[in-house]
Amino acid sequence: MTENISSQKRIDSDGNNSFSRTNPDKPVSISVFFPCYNEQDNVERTVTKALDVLKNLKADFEVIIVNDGSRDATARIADDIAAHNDRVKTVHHKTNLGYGAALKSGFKAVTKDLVFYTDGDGQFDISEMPPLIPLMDQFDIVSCYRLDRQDSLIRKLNGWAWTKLVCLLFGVKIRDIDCAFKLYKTQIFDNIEMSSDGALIDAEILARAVRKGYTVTQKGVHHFPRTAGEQTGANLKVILRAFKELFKLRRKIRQP
Ligand SMILES: Nc1nc2c(ncn2[C@@H]2O[C@H](COP(=O)(O)OP(=O)(O)O)[C@@H](O)[C@H]2O)c(=O)[nH]1
Ligand SMILES: [Mg+2]
Repeated sequence: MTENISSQKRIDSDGNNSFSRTNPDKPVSISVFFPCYNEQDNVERTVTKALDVLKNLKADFEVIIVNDGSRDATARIADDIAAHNDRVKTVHHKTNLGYGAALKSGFKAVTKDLVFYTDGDGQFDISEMPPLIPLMDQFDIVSCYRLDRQDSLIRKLNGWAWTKLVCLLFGVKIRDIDCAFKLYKTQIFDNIEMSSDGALIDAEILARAVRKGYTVTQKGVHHFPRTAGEQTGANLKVILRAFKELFKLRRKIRQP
């Protein structure tokens, strides 16, 4: 099921809707990136799956691994994958800067017309990404929601409350704001600022994009339990940082 959350027309910097997939001879141009923090046991599997899906799509693609200062072997494994595949690039942070910083580095590194990201921990299935692409003929952003979130009840409740709070403060209607399965038109990132280095980043991007008139549609995707590595998304440090950034951003952005 998809739903449009904004009736506004998309306006880019030159006022035109220049994106179209109507030319069937032109391959889809897409960058896919993965934020990774200590994902030595997941990164290879996740990237290999992405390469398979993208090759099947016959897309003009690139894959970017954003290593956010991992302390394990993620950097070495990522560089090794890139050395053996010229479609794969790596971006490294010297130290751990945070989820938002990792997404910002990904969006800055991409070169294709569309940009898709999902987590490097393999909790989503990238084969659910290709059906989102045709939606870009009508919308600027596809923001997915987890159909069956594989987290504890308390984490699900916190996630629900966070989504409600952020939507209320920024005047957007998103079902699952932090769902790491989103597709954007790359040109959006020439027209919006991104200031959050922590978990607020998803909300910030959507809030700023909707305020600029970009349109969003939503689609359900499956979510899978982590099979390796450690979850850090629910750490107290991460949550406190998100709230600090929320109040800072709220002062800058007012509800329309
Ligand atoms: N939490 C966290 N994740 C990061 C960071 N940098 C990159 N990531 C990646 O972001 C994704 C989500 O992290 P995870 O701990 O699984 O959070 P969760 O899925 O929300 O429980 C994973 O792919 C991490 O490797 C960071 O500083 N903190
Ligand atoms: Mg995860």
